[in-house]
This record gives sequence, structure tokens and C-alpha cells, in this order.
Amino acid sequence: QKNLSILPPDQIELGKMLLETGQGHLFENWPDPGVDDDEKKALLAQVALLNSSYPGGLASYIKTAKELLADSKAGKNPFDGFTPSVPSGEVLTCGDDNFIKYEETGVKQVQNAAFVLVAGGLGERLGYKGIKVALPMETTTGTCFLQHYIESILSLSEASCRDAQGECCRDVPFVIMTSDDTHERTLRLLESNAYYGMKPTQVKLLKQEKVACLADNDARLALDPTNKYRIQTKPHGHGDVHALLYSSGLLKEWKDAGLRWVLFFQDTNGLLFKAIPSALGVSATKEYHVNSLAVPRKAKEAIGGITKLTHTDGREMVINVEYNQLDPLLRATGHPDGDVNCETGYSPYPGNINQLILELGPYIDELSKTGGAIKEFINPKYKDSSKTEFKSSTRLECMMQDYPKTLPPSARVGFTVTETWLAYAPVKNNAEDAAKVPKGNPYHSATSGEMAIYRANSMILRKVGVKVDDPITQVFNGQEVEVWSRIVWKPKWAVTFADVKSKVRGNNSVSQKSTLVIKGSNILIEDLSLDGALLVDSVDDAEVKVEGCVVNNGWRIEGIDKDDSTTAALAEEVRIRGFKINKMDQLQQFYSEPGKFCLKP
Ligand code: UGB
Repeated sequence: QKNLSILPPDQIELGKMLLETGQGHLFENWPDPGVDDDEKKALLAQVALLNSSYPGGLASYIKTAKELLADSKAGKNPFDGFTPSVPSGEVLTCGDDNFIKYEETGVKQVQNAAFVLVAGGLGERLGYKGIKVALPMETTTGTCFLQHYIESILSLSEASCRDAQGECCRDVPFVIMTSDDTHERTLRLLESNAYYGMKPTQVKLLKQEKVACLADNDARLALDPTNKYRIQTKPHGHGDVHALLYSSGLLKEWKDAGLRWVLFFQDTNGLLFKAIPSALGVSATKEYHVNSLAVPRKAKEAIGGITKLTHTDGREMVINVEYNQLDPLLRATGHPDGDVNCETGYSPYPGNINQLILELGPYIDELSKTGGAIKEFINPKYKDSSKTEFKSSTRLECMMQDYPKTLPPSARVGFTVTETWLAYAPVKNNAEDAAKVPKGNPYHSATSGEMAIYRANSMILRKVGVKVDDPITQVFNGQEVEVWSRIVWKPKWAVTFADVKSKVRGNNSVSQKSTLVIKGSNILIEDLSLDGALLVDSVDDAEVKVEGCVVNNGWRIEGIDKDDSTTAALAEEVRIRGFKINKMDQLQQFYSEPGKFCLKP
């Protein structure tokens, strides 16, 4: 009461709301007016931000927190009344007729799409000091994830525009959700690289705010242990992306501009653009309101499982069940072994890779009702079985893939399964944790992420008839991986399977020790035999045919010993892979003038 006089009216209102919601402890022991007044106002300014950045405000946050904390204490099962079963979805096989048909349909739709990257996560499991999107996807060219994503979007939209024969070619919007942990560095990365060729007006950064931490089962907000005038905050999860898109007004802008699709994706999956065109084709063909991309999933793998849930009251939904919940749910519903592999060697529940394609119209309709609020969960770590105290403060969290949970039964929710080698190779785990992954399960490390790019490109070339040697097995940072020929191309050379098919002719072969980097857009590979390193680049209006026999010492992958004294001097980006590339010899050619050329050694 004594301190009311120092606060402006809007802060007094917020203070009252806090008192009414059981948060009086925040003001306990406040000194008399005149002492720390600026800090007291700063606390309420923080409260104002927490209040405005949460759909429904802080009072609603506290109310939901109380309910979820009570449920958690009572041990209530969030899936009470629901029985899980294996859903059916569209299964695609790269390169077959069905895949090519969907890809063609999907490319046409890119002109009507907006892309949204959620990149607010700190990547604690990876432990990389930089932002994850700045990490090289592979070290043959050093292209980082963000550059690859932008170049893929640009190439896809160009291909879409070509297909539409000039009709309505627009700059496809690209949104990046950042957080305090990633915002500045993401912006700097874009600015210092001229947005990797995208128009700056095409790119929008939306920063998610953290949410208040909760100290106890009464949802009392936790004060920062180092500052009694600040509330402790933690990330709320990638589910924030929906509320941010809605409140930014972008969704309406996109609808007015005639867009039809919003595609969501994550920060470190270097493969996913290989599956985006076909999955978008599935969405358009089947008129899915929600389409989740999935891959076969090993039981207990740390990716969510797409599951059909049927309630005793008849409700049904196809939804992601997060990896830590699937096993207990199955055990509780008549599957005593829980989440186990079936005869295929995989869990029968497809793995959610959190690449979502939403149809914009129904998406806006839904968000107009919810404001973008997503069903939340809480995961308090209790001190003991009495569940009365927490080991550390907790908070509400939400996930973007939980969006369908509030949809009516009439909503068309589907999913598309593609091969893992084609679509999914995230970089999430540090080398030490990856080395402990049970044999046969994916490492999800920088090492495996890079090797997966070479494997996918090699497999795609094989599918169009190139003889690519079998891989060899090597161990880096304690992880056994297949090492394929280091084949890398820019999205402007090929952004679809059909592109690759049209740019490779005749009898071609690539040996295992080889490196092939294709950067220019009009490069034709015809009757090439490669045993070494070959790098070809050109300006867009040069047409280059590459043929003949290229033999040189090439680029060699060399393991690095983490205990070796010289290893510490290597960049973190290299160390976390456990190998470096020794560029011994190569044939490298850049065609800087328009015209027709032939590269024949
Ligand atoms: N992210 C944010 O933008 N903000 C946040 O507050 C948190 C994260 P993780 P996790 O496909 O591999 C997800 O940490 O726990 C961004 C799915 O929930 O990598 O591994 C962050 O920057 C799971 O179902 O997610 O789990 C990153 O881009 C499974 O599908 C993204 O959100 C798994 O990913 C994901 O963050 C997967």
C-alpha cells in the first residue's frame, strides 16, 4: 500500500491483478517509498510485458498454471479416456511416380505459401555457443542452415513461378521466430550476409517472449534468485509461433494477398526441403487443413509419435504424442511393453519431424477463436513423492504441433510419411551424448547431420542412374557413421527430384573418395566419371556441360582426436563433428560469362 504513490496508474492496475491472483509475495519486504523506486517500477514494467505477450494476459496464465499444477499433483493422465492406435497417412517413396506427381503439384503451390522457421531455441542439448541456424550444415561448402533454407525457398519459389508461366509471381514471405537468446545474432547473420539473396522486406523476425516461472503448486510467480525485483522467466516453447503470427497481423496480410499455405519448420534439419514439395503436393491434393511430415521412428527415439487418439466419448484426433509421453500412454492402455519396435524394426507410430503444413483459411478461422493460444502442459520436477515442493521453478510450455488439439472433428488433419534418409537429419545432440545413443538409433549430432546430407544426395543420384560407390563405415567422436561420397549441390541447381533427373544424363560414376560440388543453375552432368574432387560454378546464364574423366587426389575426410593437443585450436564447428576435410587437390571451375561451355578434362 505504502508504495502505491510511486507507481503510475497502469502499474497500479497490474499490481492489483497480481494481488487478486495470489501474488502478494512479489511485494513482500518492499522497502519504503524512496528506496529502490526505479527497481520496483522495473518489476511492474516486466509484469506488463509478461501480461501483454501472453494470449489472455498474466491472470489467464496463472489460472491455467493452477489447474495444470493441480492435475499434475493428482497424477492425472492428460490422455484420460483416450486409446492410442496407429493412424494411416500418405506414404511417399522418393523418386517413384507418386512422389514425382506430388512434387509437381507441390511446386506449383509454393507461390501461394509462406514459410515459418521456429528458431528461438537455445539448443541446450547441442551445447553450441552460437545460434543453431548459423551452424554449417556440411563442411564441404560450409553452407549454414539459414543460408540453405533461404536459398531453398528462393529456388522453390522461382520454380513455382516458372510453372505458373509468369502468372502472379510473388516474393514468398519468410518468417523467423526468434527469442531473446537468438534474436540479435539471427538478425546480424542475415544482415552481414545480405539476407542470403532474399529481399530484406521478404523476411520478418518475430521475437517470442519468455514466460513467468512458477515457484509452487499455488502458481506463485518465482522471483529471480539474483534480483528480488525481477520475476524469473523461461522459454514457453515453439507453440508460441501461432500466437505471434496471429497478433502480428501477418496471417491476415497473407490471406488478403491470396496465399493458401503456411509451412512451419525447425532450425537444424538440412534435409527437409527435399521433402517439402511433395508434402505440399499431398496437402493440396488431399485438401488437408493440417499436414504433418513424419518419418519411420525407432521406438523411444526422441521425436514425437503421430498417434490416433480415440476417446470413450467418440472423439478422435490424429496428433503428435511427445516422446516422453508415448511409452507411458501405451503401457496404460493395454500395451505392457510400451513403445517398442514392430517387425519392420521401427515403432508402428510414425515420428513427427515438426514440419507442419497448414491451410491458411481454416488456420485463421481457428486462431480468430483461440488468439493463437495452444494447449499447454507443465512438467514440474518435485523434490519428493509428496509433490509439495519443486526442485527448481517450473513454467507452462506449449508445442507448435499441438495446434490441432482444439480443432473441430470436421477438420481435415493428415500426415505424410517419407523416408528418413530423405527428410530428417536434425543436429540436436552434443558429441558426448550422441556417442551414448544405443546402437541402431540415430545420433542427431553434427556428425550424423552432415553425413546424412552426403548420403541423401548420393542416394538421389543413384535413383537417377548415377553409379555412386557404396559408403565406408568410420567412427568420429565415438559415433559409427556411413561415409558416402561428398556430393553437395545448391538449391538453384536442383530443388526437386525432377530437377536432378533433368540435369543428369548418360553414364556417370562417382567413387567413394570423391567430392562433387555443383553450384550453378544450368549445369548438365553427362557421362562423367569422377574419382577425386570436382567443383563447378557458373553465372545463371551460362550453360555448362560436365563430362569425361576427372581423377585427382581429392578432398579427404580425416578424423580428429579430441585429446590431441592440436584439436583445441580447431573451430568449435569442426570439433563437434570429430572430423575435418583435408582439401588436397581438386578440379575447380567457375564460368563467369554467359554462354555455352563444356567442362571436359
Ligand atoms: N524452439 C523455439 O523456437 N522456441 C522455444 O521456446 C523452443 C524451441 P527442439 P524437441 O522434430 O526433431 C521437437 O528443442 O524437444 C524451436 C518436437 O516437439 O529441437 O527436440 C527450436 O529453435 C518433437 O515432437 O525440440 O522436439 C527448434 O527449431 C520432435 O518432432 C524447434 O523449436 C522433434 O522436435 C524444436 O526445438 C523433432
